[in-house]
Amino acid sequence: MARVDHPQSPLVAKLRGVHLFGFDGAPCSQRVSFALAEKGLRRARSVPWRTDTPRSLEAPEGSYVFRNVSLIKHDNLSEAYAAIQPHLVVPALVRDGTLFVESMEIIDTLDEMWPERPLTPTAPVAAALCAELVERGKALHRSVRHVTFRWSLGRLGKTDRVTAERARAIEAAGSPEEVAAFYGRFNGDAIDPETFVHHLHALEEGYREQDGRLAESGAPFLTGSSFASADIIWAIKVLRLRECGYPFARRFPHLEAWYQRVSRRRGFREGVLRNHRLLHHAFRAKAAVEHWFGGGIRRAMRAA
Ligand SMILES: N[C@@H](CCC(=O)N[C@@H](CS)C(=O)NCC(=O)O)C(=O)O
Repeated sequence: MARVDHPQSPLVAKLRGVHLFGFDGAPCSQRVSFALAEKGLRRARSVPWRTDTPRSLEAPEGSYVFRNVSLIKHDNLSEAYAAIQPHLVVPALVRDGTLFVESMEIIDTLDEMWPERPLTPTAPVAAALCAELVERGKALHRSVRHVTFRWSLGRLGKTDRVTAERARAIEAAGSPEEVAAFYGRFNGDAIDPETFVHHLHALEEGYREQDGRLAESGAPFLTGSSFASADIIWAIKVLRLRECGYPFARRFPHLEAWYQRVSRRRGFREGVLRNHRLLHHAFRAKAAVEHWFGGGIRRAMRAA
């Protein structure tokens, strides 16, 4: 359920227009930034997430305010943020005091709010395929998290003991995201090579399926001739692994050609890449250096 009734944070009720609580380097947040840009909403300003100056509370028509929740500083593992997203993750979106969570459900909600330029196919068969591919993408989200943390963040992703304990205390009981448990394991011994390879394989299986689908259909997008939310979730999944140096062009040429098509979209350039330049280039540079020295994700693939 995307909509959250009676949010605990007093900030939510004060917000007018559209506000996205997110982190530009995080795939789930990138999905929503991408969708907002596809809907033609531009980012009016970016502020630290708790900012409540009169100017920051109001997003002008046709735009949104980006409320940065730094995952590097672990802003999300705080009581104040838990009052907005009790699962301690980004994104969350507020429109005129109403709070929505869950990236793909937020995107469906945006489709209802701005029905022109739909992100859900109108034909029933394509719509069913879109829903299936979105679910497939969601199921692989943990794999992206494991690969990202081991490959790109390494020790930088760890929290201190106090933060880890606070996360355990404030995370909603039975949270499907299991953020506190993840940090508990990650802080202890990072992610062992077997777990890493397991998740890398899971992602490769997903990429192989989409590559085959595109080869077979010859269509420009995953669900046919129109761009849809399935393209959003999968493009973001490809983006992160490309940043890690994964050789898509060699392994999955149809998926690569599709990604090139999607990444040329204005929504992708303005909603995702423009805001994520720093980390994007840092990841790409790291991957290039590793590759140069014969290591990195390609060696992990060979070892697998
Ligand atoms: N099911 C959620 C998953 C959200 C999620 O896992 N977000 C990640 C970033 S992609 C996050 O905030 N992680 C917290 C952390 O890494 O500390 C959604 O799709 O919105």
